[in-house]
Amino acid sequence: MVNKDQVNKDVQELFQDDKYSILLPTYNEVENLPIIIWLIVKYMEESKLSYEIIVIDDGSPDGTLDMAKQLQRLYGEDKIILKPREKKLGLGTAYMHGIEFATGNFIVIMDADMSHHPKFIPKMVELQRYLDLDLVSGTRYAQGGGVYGWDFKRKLISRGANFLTQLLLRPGVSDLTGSFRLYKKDVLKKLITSCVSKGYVFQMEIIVRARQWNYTIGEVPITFVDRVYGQSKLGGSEVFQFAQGLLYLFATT
Ligand SMILES: Nc1nc2c(ncn2[C@@H]2O[C@H](COP(=O)(O)OP(=O)(O)OP(=O)(O)O)[C@@H](O)[C@H]2O)c(=O)[nH]1
Ligand SMILES: [Mg+2]
Repeated sequence: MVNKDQVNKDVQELFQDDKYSILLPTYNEVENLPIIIWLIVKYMEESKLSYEIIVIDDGSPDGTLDMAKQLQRLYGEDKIILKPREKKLGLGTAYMHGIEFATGNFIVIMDADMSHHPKFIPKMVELQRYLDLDLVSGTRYAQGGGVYGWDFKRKLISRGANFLTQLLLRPGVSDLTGSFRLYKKDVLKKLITSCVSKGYVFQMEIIVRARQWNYTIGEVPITFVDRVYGQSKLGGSEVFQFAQGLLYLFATT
């Protein structure tokens, strides 16, 4: 007879040294930050995973950093780590900055605007552990994942971007432009330093490079919900940048 409690205990022991550093880049997320952090804490504690949340705020004028400081007092300095920067310097470098301070051997990257639900983190962890994957990506485009609250134009852009990339680069991963992912820290470090693109294309380049270097990748279906609070930043220039980045990757990989 297999003793279930014993098995659970063995599994706990096997992974007891694992720690997850969750990177939360923020720009004007004062309404979203308390909710997203509350949810992360809830799901990480429930799953008995060891973690820290690194908030990288880029001088948000709406007081996001003050809110983060209050949350740090509430949850503790070991759980909430603040690594702000003076001004808005972009997402790509925000991740690089955050990783420098991460003490975990795994990194979770997610948006702070409530588009990415923390309930999917334990699912990503489970899949990563089961197959010892280098990278687990949340996907909106396979096995029951989905997008809610986007208008037709936005869906078309996202779908179109994924379709074009699949066609040109054949990366074999269904969601390339999403940014809800779990990485082994050393793998992410190597990937990030090899990436040339910034902004919207960055997420795609990371996956394409990961494929190129034969890192193992898994996917977990996620439901993506459009931001309720705050301003959307996707405009014509991002679409143009994306097309440019895609062509660059097509030409160089
Ligand atoms: N630190 C930092 N965070 C940023 C910057 N730009 C965006 N963010 C954060 O990065 C995450 C993703 O940005 P979003 O603005 O949600 O990008 P998006 O999901 O493509 O677009 P919308 O949700 O429609 O606005 C959010 O948590 C933002 O607050 C930046 O320059 N610096
Ligand atoms: Mg968003």
